[in-house]
Amino acid sequence: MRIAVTRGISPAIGHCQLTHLEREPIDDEVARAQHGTYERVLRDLGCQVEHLAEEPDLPDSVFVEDIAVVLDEVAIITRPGAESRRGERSSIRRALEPHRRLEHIRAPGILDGGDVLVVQKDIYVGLSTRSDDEAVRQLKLLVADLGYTVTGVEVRGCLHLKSAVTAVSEDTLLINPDWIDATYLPGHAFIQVDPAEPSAANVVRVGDTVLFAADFPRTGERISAAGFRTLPVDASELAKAEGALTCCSLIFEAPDRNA
Ligand code: CIR
Repeated sequence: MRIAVTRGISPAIGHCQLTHLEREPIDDEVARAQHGTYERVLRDLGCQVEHLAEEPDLPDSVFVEDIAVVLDEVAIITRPGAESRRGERSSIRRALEPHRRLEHIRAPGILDGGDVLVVQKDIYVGLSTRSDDEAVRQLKLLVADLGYTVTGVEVRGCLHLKSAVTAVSEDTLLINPDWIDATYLPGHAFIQVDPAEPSAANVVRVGDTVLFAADFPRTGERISAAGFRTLPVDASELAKAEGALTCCSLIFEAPDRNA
């Protein structure tokens, strides 16, 4: 069974962190409706959605992806790069505890889950304003015995590594080559975002289906043309908070109790 951890949108979302965007008003109702649709799509695709309660004092807490890296064997609770987001950890810890052994990134390391791209046994970590070499060093130690390789990669012009590249399948990556150098990701096939849609590289893969942001239809067409099953999801309102599709969920396989 596949689990998707999500969280309701904080009423304080208007005070979210912004790095590359100017602040503009976020329509609460629209944002909630779009987020509800996102959760419904995940359910329709077979995920059991575990919806966590809103956090009134934590503006960015809907973006649960940043708070953990969930591997098959272990979940690593991050130490978010933005201090205002560190209070998001206790509830994520409680949510993941029944499903995984937990480890933690510790001070002075900083890591946002949005900077961590896992492709089979390769873990790429964006060295951004939110994640650093010290976190890469700690992550390496935490997964050393599990057969993963961890590589720090430079990103430019965007918030997180997964703003620049995500996986559409086990071996194919969707990439904006202006934000990351593809040579950091050897051994993969690439689909490039449409040049008119620089923010389109962030897609969510659930089984064989690739969810892409409805604002980026040209990139959606490129993914379909490459042979993948696609589904557009409207995420325009939370995009004003610099959140994309992957940010709003932590998706992982439930542990096999009989194993
Ligand atoms: C932040 O700056 O932390 C939030 N406003 C947006 C986080 C988006 N998360 C992600 O891309 N994984």
